[in-house]
Amino acid sequence: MEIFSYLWQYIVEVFGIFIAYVFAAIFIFLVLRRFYSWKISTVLAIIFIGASIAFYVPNGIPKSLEYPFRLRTFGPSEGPTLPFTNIIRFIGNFGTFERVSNIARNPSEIPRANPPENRTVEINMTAKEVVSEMADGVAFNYWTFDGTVPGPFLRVREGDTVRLTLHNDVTSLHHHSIDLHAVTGPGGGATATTVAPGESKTITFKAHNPGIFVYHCAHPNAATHMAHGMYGLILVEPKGGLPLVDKEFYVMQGEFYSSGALGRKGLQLFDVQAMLEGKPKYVVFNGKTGALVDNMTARVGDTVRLYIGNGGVNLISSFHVIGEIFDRVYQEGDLVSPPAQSIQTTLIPAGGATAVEFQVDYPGNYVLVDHALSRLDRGAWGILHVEGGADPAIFLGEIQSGHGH
Ligand SMILES: [Cu+2]
Repeated sequence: MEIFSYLWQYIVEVFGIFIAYVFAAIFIFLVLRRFYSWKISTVLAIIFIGASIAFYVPNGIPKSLEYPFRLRTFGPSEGPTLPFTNIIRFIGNFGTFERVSNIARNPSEIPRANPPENRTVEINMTAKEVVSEMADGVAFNYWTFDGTVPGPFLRVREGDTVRLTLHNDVTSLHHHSIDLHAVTGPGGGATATTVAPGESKTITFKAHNPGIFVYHCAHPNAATHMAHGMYGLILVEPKGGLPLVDKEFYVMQGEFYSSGALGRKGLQLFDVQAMLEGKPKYVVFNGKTGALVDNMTARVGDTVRLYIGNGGVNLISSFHVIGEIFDRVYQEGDLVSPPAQSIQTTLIPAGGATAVEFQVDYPGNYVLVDHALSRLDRGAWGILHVEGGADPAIFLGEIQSGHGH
């Protein structure tokens, strides 16, 4: 069965240790009984069971079965463990999740600017849990806004009133919510948008502050929801607007924590421990490896603006474009101060965003990276293709194709 082979790793990882432990105990018991006596074997079995209990006692006996076992955390709300009931519900509902062929948000999907009229803007979003591929054959259970990672690029104008409705798809297993960093108000909207599967809620907020802001799901455990892909950007354009550019792209970095090794195929189980330690298996732009390989192009002479967000949930991005210098950087998404100029690498904090602008002067491939370069091998790169005439006064050299060493 296809579903079974897909879920095999999941089942083995969750229940495997339990099963192995129990069967090893039975096996040892049978061997002892065969070679010694009933009496000795029974006494040893009781000691074994007693020791097993003693092993759990210092941490308290778990009140509900959870994975990983015995994890104690100290957040303000629900910890990141997966109750077994959720895992069983997940396996039982596996057929109802939508299979998304490409989880990546198209980087060109950016709405046009609103006129500065203090309008009321209606936004509708749907929280949806889907299954899609991180890499060839490597499947993840993504939790999303509108079925992609990142969620839609929201664009409003300073002074606008925003009426945002969050719907939670009926196939979801979890509650979700939205915290927009552009909101002034409790939880950034999260406390008023917590929606059960099938439910909808609406908030209204005034876009007071211009800037580039992250939005994300904040339902407990918030880090877990973000590490499944629930984030995006909302641009609040200043009243006077942003300078016109030729190309705009929407890129968001994020981390994914699988218990399977990097590249391990099959459906990946979420690794809570790795998330707590901040050691992701995948660090990617727009939700998956290779999401930005063939969908960003510009022509020589164009001014390009990248809106870059960092969904985290742990890492800081050292954002750089190989072979370019940022003419302007709106550091930390600040659209009020004059932008910084002539910058090589800019920091994007977890839960932060920035915009960079540069004119492309020479044709070729320009690679977007997190300059913590080992993350390239975890997927954190994309390509801006620049077409047009080559001016030898700007650059001269023989360009080798392919990935030479
Ligand atoms: Cu959520």
